[in-house]
Amino acid sequence: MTAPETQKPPTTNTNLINWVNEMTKLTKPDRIVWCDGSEEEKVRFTKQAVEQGILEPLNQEKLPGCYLHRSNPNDVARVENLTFICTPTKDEAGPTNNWMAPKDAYDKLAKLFDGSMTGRTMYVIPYVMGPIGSPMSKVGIEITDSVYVALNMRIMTRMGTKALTMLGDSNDFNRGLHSVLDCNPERRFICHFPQDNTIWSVGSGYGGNVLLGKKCLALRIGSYLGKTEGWLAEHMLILGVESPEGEMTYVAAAFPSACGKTNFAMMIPPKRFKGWKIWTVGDDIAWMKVGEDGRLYAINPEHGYFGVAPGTSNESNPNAMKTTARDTIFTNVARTADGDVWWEGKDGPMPADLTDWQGRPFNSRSSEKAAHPNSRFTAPATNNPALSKFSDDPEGVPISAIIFGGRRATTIPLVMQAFNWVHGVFLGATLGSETTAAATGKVGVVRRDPFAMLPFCGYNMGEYFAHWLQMQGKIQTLPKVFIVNWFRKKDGKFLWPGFGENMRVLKWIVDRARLRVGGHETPFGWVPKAGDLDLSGLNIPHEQVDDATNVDLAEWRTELESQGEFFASIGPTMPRSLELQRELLLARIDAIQGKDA
Ligand code: TSX
Ligand code: MN
Repeated sequence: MTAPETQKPPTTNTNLINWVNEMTKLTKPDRIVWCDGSEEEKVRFTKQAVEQGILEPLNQEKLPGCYLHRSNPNDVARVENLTFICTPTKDEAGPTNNWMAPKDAYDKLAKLFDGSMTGRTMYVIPYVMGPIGSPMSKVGIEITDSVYVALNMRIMTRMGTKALTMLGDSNDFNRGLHSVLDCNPERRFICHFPQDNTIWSVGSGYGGNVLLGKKCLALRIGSYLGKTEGWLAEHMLILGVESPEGEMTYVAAAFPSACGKTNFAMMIPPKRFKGWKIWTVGDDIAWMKVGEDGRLYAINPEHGYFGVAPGTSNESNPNAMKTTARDTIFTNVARTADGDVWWEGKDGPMPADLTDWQGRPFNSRSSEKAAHPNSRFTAPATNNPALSKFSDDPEGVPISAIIFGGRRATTIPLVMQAFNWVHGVFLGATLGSETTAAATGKVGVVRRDPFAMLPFCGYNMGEYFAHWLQMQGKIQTLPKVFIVNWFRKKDGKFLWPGFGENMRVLKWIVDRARLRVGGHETPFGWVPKAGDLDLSGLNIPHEQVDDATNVDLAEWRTELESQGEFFASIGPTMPRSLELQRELLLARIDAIQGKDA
């Protein structure tokens, strides 16, 4: 092997240099490029990506700085069956994760990485998850042979020289190694080594599998670090609610996929809420730690949005449309004849002469989609007109309320407040959502997705619940906990208008968190009583809102029994307090029905 063409490492950190040398010996690249995050570098990488056919320029007048990437059609989503938590014992990974022994995983993947970068360029990407200089932030280094990854990491993280400066001579950094290899699903593995703060990802070029700062570091490794260091790494958006008087209240919210989390994070209040403003801190991930004043503080470890394109429009999310109008990488969307982008659910009628996500002329009469249902935008957070001015604050923002949401046609009311912290943790642990995509099996079946973390918890789920319960002992001013459901139906129709009108629910949540609005005690939690929700200027019958907030004992009995099956599946690590919580709620139904003896 001839030595690769390389530059002098822009660091004196011997831990880092030694590791890069080791990975170089393994993957044998032709060239090594250390990323500095500069504008010049972005231009150079983009030019190379265009020359190699990895990126296609879009109409630079309509969409300045925007490019289209088409992935391999076999590589369009995260691969949960190929994602592994590699801990010394299987019990540490728990019943909800795939597990491989660390040595077996390293051996297996080392064979795949051996020479995988020969003929290719190795990019060394230093990045920070979280505001520069924040005690809550973490440094990662991703080694990859994909210029698409380098360009995406530049948008999604604080990337380049500033990360090396923050790292200094420390050995405390996440070691991420990625190679697209031949993009063969037979040779595709996403392996996490929590004890080594290491991630090895091979055989994919798709965002969630290869932008290692996001799901891999910020959630899977992050949740493990949070458990050992006493903080929380969560699949939550963070937003600030500003009242006309300038009062700010921050909430964090977890939703499973297909519930419109990014839309909620960027929501615009309706006309009636003149002077109210929603500020986005983050749309996907929250790292939360107890501050010196005993409150829970959150940062967004990310610096961009990797959002689902289909369904995003000026109707559903005007701020996302503005955010993605420049300097955005689109992946697997359709393209118009004049170099604009298109996807199902974008405003207006479908343009003629579309090129579909696979680069083929689109036949509008076919049953196929023009854009892939999981097509994405990668856009800088700084493009968002509603970006909170505290999104770069090293201290983070104080969280007053935590919201769990799901897509449920029945049972779960529009909004409900937990009685206390343990009950709140119970609401997170039992979170469920109905499936929407036909590809993933039956539509409308409830899937349990505790804390929306099922695919992202880097250790045993029962121990994760226990960690949440333990946090009560650390937080002096506990956030109030809520569940919401924008998707309740009657006679096949949605009961709640959703979108901007969710501001009305959010206002009740803020007022409850600040102990200044009423509520009605049901056996299962507090819901708004008639008059508590501000419905002024909303043109829907009040009975419809009553239906949306109703709790039905028979539905809840079924729900609690289904939750019991899920709890049993967690096994011996399942906390007793959560199972007792469930039994208490069931016993309450019995008591009301005169069967509690
Ligand atoms: O994102 C959504 N949100 C949150 C917005 C802040 N969606 C889209 C989900 C798909 C990802 C919603 N869909 C929401 C919602 O609150 N609610 C619904 C259901 C719904 C859909 C259409 C209507 C109403 C509700 N249309 C009319 O009432 C006219
Ligand atoms: Mn997510």
